[in-house]
Amino acid sequence: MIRRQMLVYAALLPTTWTAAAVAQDQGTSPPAAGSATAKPETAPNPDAASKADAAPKRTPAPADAYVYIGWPNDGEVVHISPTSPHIKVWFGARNIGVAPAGTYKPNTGHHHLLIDVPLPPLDEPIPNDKNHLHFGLGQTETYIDLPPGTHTLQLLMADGDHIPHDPPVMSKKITISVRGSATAPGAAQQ
Ligand SMILES: [Cu+2]
Repeated sequence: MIRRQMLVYAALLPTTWTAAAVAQDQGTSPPAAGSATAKPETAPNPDAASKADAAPKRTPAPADAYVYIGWPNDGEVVHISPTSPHIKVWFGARNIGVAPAGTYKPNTGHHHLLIDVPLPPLDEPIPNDKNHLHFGLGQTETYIDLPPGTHTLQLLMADGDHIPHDPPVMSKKITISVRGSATAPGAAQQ
């Protein structure tokens, strides 16, 4: 209850406010039973900062945050052709904001699309390669190219440093079937 109010409060702060300070304040708040010291206006103190440094760096996520792949659907048969070789994928997020990489505002993150891979380690930055696509500008849709066959897609959100939240905010892993060909039979040039 208190935490939720503080998250809302933090979300209303100007972006020039250091989100890290807010997070540290939350992370080190004692489970104060009616404590008179739990004042929202309290400035971060050096003791709190040093304790936070020693703690894991995972950014907290609200328990009701989730992401989902809006398209394609799980089990979808997706057709590609020389005139339509790309596969559109769009991402949905609820109860968590989408913000560019490098943003440290509480309750935000950016999308990552995992293609044909299991979840990466959740306590370090998500790899950046053709199987782990980062949408660090805050994009919520993309077009991907996949060869014909069966493929899996999964969304995983991460914080400003590309590290998944705690608990991780991720979609169900879906399976799609790509059919057709992006290149015309016998196409020699262009
Ligand atoms: Cu990223």
